[in-house]
Amino acid sequence: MAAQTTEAVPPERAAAREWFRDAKLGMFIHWGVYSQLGAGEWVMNDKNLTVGTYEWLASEFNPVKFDAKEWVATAKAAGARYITITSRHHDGFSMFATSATKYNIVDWTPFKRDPLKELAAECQRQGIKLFFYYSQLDWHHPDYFPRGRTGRSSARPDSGNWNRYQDFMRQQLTELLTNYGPLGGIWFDGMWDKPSADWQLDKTYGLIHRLQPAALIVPNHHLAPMPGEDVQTFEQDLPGANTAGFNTKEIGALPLETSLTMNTSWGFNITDTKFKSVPEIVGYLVRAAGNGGNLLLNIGPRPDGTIQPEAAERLRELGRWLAVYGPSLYGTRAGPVPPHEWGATTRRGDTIFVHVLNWPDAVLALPALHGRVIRASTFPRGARVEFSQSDAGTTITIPASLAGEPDRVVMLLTTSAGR
Ligand code: H79
Repeated sequence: MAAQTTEAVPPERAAAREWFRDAKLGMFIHWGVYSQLGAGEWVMNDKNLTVGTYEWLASEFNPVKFDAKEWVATAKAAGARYITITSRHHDGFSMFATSATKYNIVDWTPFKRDPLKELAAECQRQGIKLFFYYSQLDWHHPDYFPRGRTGRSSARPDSGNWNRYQDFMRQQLTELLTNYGPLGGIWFDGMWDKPSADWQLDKTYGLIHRLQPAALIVPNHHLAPMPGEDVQTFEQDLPGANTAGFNTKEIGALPLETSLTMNTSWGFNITDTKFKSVPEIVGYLVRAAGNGGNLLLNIGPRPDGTIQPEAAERLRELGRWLAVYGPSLYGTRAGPVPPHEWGATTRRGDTIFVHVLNWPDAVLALPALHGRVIRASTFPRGARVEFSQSDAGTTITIPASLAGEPDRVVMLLTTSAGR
């Protein structure tokens, strides 16, 4: 879309976008009242729970083992540069102190604490950015009316004031952007529930930009970017792919992100044991980076506030891997060769990192590069790599010493690495 490529962006936000492009890995957290049922964050909709039943469930929420310090340390040790957490999901329950509704963790539950406040302070302390996920779709609020495609069995009155609902959201966004220090940004979700409604984006985005000029707007609306937005995010898909069935294939010029579940659920799901392996996760991270995008890797903590050992263990191992291979990803941009089945390329200046993920042969042929290859070596160990370059392309011989690595990285020093 022409609008977003020509849009003038103030310097704070332009800098924040570049920071985002450098970051490469974020940790997504889906956590709320729904976690108690261990059946994912859609349980209210999926099991046709009414507002009354769900309100009782909310009144029981008491995550006594929640430890902000540990969550942030977990994210940092994994190599994540930011955390994105559900401040309010589709169930409409606010996981933060708000005066816009009593239906929030401080006023409604025995827990009484504001976990987002604790998390924000800890992120500040440990030097990691914080984004708030905020659902525009609401299965609880009476003013979310007319209803959309989902949340139709919650037994709400068949009336409501859409403008009042929009004002309610802006009141909450004002709180989120005022009471938690500088944010990375707001991650919106749920607009797809009512595609033709008036979401008053200009007004809402304008408010965000006024309150925090450096905050990024990351909309998960599955559409091409619109004015005021900063990141194009893809749910369960690499940028431009649409295996999920609801993503757009249209890629704009904005920074990119892929949100991904570590098993197959966002919110805690007690029967979901289909955790991705660490090499699989590395593959997603590398392919996202090869597309010029970040990976936003999700965990769904338990209702008591603890992180499942399966998830914690994978995050630790990912962090160990990144401690070695991170320099071939952090701060890079999409490389000159677009991602293929065999792997992906990233680039920093005139250095190209060839990430070989899935290639059975010793020799790999790359298409013609922009500049001349001066030297090829393994990364990070720097062992010499045989290569030959012609007008047709560059072939590299992948050293046998890299066998068994989830990502075999060859570094090419070139005279000019542009795409
Ligand atoms: O928060 C997580 C999920 O709860 C939420 N986004 C992630 C990050 C989410 N779940 N599903 N979706 C977003 C996409 C929804 C797709 C569908 Fe539909 C809902 C398919 C069928 C119902 C949208 C609405 C497409 C058709 C109707």
